[in-house]
Amino acid sequence: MHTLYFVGTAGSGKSTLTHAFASWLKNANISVGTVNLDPGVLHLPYGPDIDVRDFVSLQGIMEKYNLGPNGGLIAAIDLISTHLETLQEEITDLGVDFLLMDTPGQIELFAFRETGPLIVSSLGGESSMLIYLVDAALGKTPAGLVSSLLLSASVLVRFHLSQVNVLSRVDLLSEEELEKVNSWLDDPIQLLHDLQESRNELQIELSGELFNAIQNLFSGLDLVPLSAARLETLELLFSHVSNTLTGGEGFETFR
Ligand SMILES: Nc1nc2c(ncn2[C@@H]2O[C@H](COP(=O)(O)OP(=O)(O)OP(=O)(O)O)[C@@H](O)[C@H]2O)c(=O)[nH]1
Ligand SMILES: [Mg+2]
Repeated sequence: MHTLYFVGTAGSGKSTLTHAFASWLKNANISVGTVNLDPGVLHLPYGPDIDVRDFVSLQGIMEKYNLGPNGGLIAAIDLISTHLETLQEEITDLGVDFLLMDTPGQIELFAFRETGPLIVSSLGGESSMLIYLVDAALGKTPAGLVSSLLLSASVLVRFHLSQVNVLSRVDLLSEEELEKVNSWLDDPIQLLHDLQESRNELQIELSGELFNAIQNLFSGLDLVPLSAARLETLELLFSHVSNTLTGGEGFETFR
């Protein structure tokens, strides 16, 4: 079984992509299951095969411990770790080749507290990887791109998993805006030049240093352009995923 964790800032499109990619895999005759790991979500665009809300009730926790929504969510996510055995049994029973994990919107709760890495190490299966969503709405400005990639880099450091970075909701960008993002990824000088138009010198220098560090960490930078509404981008994601999982042998090995 191969497990993909969809991680990204709030509203970056994780749940929509989980749904769209699961449908794409099913259409390609690849067996797939979905897991909702967000105890706080009210509406999902898909019916998950496994749902942490069946084990952990945010509303119940808020009432029991007299917590507000933020404190309740922290407690709810931490409580998932007491149900890992049951979750693992449900996952095994699904018996699928691909498992898509839709992680909570509050990235810091999943990535920077103990529960996220614990879930990943306990439920991972034999091969796990992470899809990091850089929201196109943030990545379309130079400073937004640098700070989004910095967050992605800190997730990489935290989980020690293979990671594919995608530019999500890319249909929200015009062709010129997408070209601009690609030019920044290819050419840090261009990025620094464009930063100069809006930032003071210290910010430019800092962003330049950070960008270089991020580039080194990912051994070059690639953002897979992705839209849940565009089938060809889901196919592109699959080829990146399969190359990562098979070490470059390609996706025919899964069929
Ligand atoms: N245009 C466009 N909108 C999208 C796309 N993917 C998601 N959206 C919209 O973006 C909003 C957020 O999408 P979600 O899938 O809920 O994002 P999320 O990361 O799961 O959100 P949280 O779990 O709340 O952090 C919704 O209104 C979606 O309809 C996309 O590829 N293109
Ligand atoms: Mg979501």
